[in-house]
Amino acid sequence: PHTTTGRPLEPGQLRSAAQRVLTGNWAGASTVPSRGLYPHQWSWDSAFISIGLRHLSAERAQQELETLLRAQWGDGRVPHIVFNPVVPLDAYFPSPDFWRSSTAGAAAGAPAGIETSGIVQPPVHALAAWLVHRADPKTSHRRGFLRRVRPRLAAWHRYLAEQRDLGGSGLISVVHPWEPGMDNSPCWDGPLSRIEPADAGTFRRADLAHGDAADRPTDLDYGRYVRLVADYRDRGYRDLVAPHSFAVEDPGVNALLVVSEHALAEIAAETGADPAPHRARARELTEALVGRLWDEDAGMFLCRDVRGGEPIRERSVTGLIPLIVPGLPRRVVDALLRTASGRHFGLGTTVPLVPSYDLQGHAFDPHRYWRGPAWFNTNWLLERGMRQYGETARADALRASLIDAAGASGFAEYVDPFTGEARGTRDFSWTAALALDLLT
Ligand code: 9YW
Repeated sequence: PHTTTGRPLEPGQLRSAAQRVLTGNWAGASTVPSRGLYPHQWSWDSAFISIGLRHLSAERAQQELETLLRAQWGDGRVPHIVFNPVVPLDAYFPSPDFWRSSTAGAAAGAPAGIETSGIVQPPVHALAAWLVHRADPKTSHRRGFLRRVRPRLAAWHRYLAEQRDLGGSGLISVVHPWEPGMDNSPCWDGPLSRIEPADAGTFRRADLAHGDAADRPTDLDYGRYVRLVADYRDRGYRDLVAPHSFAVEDPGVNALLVVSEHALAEIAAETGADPAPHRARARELTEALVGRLWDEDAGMFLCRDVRGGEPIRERSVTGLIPLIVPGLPRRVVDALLRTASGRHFGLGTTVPLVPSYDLQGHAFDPHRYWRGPAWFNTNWLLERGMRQYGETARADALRASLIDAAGASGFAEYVDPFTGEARGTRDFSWTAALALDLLT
């Protein structure tokens, strides 16, 4: 049964409701994002989930990340989905028989005994590992947690640096709209329009059985997602053998890599390894991010279409996420804060949470997934960014709104940014985990 009340919950009630969601979605060694819609393990979901789980059980939080990292490929990539073999094939599309990782990905080092997807999601994992460690250093030391995950996290970041700098700018590119975790963001409309969609008769969507079609990407979107995966798979999931037809430098993804490099430096120092290369890499990436994706006129970061060679002139929440990067020039921080509360994102004026996309944008839709609704992970990141830059009052207000909306919506996947009405699925794991983190 869902816990939607439509009203904010008291802290004690919220804590136990969040705990119930996380316990209900625990699958034995990791957590599913949602029982019905996403019945496997997702990469960046697990990172956010572990950040909440650390307040319930340090051991479980560590296990969440370790289970994901066990599915890492030989080339260092951390796949965006790790499939649970006991879940029926038709429960989620694209299913393992579509990705065929263990065979098609063999040359790239896909593991033999586990089925995974072949694309990636934002690298939030080192940040999560560091936060999980810090919640209970004793258990972490006893279990050798950081020592085990450090080399894997380093290999993950190395994969991104060596195989994904497709624009030659030092920044990493995403090669599929699922990679930045914001599937149908209007940012991808331009680059995707060049992709010939797969014939709708060749695949069957499973998501529509669990969600309202009006809240989800369209069939045309899915046709293109499928085509891009099939092309990548058919060349063995190798990045540098032929140009990717979709390649975008995304500010949120790169910002998360910066933060994770800083976290990896801390992890290295804690385990007796050299933190300096990670600090240097974080600095280089920060410079590239500001140098290449900052847009003075928009007052925010923009995605860059690597194939078209142009900035993508759409305002997405991804362009605010760099607020979590430490050491930004103050004028950039101030502009980001102004943009967040200005007419395009309306934070604290027209809306209580930052929407996923420009309130004034031509493609804005308050219900459709990443084209307008407010999401909890992006708002959690912004809250953290505000706090880091000393914007305590703003951060406190955002924290209160997040906690209220999470409880009132029954831990919805996303909410209507104006009304807070629940959209998508309920009892969604990262919503519960991040609300719990903010409460603690
Ligand atoms: C998909 C699991 C994932 C999230 C993504 C979100 C959605 C669809 O669900 O992706 O089929 O992978 O866009 O951010 O990780 O919750």
